[in-house]
Amino acid sequence: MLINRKIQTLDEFTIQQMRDFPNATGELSGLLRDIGLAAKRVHVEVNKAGLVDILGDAGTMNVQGEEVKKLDIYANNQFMGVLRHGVSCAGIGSEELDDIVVFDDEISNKSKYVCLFDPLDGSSNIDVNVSIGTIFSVFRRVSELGKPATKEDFLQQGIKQVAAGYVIYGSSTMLVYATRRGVNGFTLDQSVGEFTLSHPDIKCPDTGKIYSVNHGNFFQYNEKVQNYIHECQRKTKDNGGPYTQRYIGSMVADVHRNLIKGGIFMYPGTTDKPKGKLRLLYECNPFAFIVEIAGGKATNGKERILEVQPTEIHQRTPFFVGSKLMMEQYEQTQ
Ligand code: AHM
Repeated sequence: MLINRKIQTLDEFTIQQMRDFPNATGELSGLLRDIGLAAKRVHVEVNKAGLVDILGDAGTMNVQGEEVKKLDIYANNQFMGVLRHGVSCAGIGSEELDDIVVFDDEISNKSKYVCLFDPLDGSSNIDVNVSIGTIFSVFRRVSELGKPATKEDFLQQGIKQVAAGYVIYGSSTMLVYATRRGVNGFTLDQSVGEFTLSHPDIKCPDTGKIYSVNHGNFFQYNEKVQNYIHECQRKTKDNGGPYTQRYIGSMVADVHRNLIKGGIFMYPGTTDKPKGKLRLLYECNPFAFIVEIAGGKATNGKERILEVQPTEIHQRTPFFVGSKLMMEQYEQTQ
């Protein structure tokens, strides 16, 4: 069969985008290529997770007191490794590490960017064969080039992100990333080991039929959130309801689905955990950036996520993200 379509790889795409900026140094394309490489390595391990002794708990807790799975450690090391050995990244922050890691060497100190990531989000789903993902966020340094990166480089408002993205290890493996120019998705073609452009210029539908929330926590949510959830379950003449409830428990998969189909994802604060569970820097900022660039909205229930000034790298926040009109409907009930 003749396939009359130009296939564009992730590398070709980022290089082509760079050509539109005469002063571009290629560092961001290099960084995205490094992330793509680590993602492919993680993809391979995720896919053979049932066959090798890489599943199961590593027997340690991460800095937030959560159980660390072996694949978390593997993924963390892959992303940290490629970024350390690349030429575009001056340091990283990872959900799995206590503190930022500054790559204090001659090449890295000249690099423009720092990167924050959650190497394997939804890790409690690994050993039950459910989609998991990697989330990343890229900032231009505010510290002096030529010197080691500093904590201030990482504690920037989400609005300053230069790029953000995620990799979903699902029925296929996809890398989706956003810059101010748009959101594009690349599916891993396993036959050649390349991410190829499959979802150009992703736009989040203005509205949808899906709401995603952990219903088990319902009685721990405040009354306003409970009321909104009831709204989602009602059919009125203008709300398009009742909505369908979909909750995988892997944020990458939940938000990816809602981004493509339209919907709202919520992880509110609870009475036990008023700030919720999700991390501002590793999970919420990148998704807020991606969804906003795609036309949607993201808040912490009170203010726009991208305007929150972080004070510490592991801070948590309530999170509401999704289709523009559904988010506005949510805001009206608050
Ligand atoms: P993790 O860091 O242990 O992987 O947890 C993050 C995940 C998110 O992907 C998901 O949205 C959330 O935890 C689900 O939490 P819960 O099971 O409390 O609903």
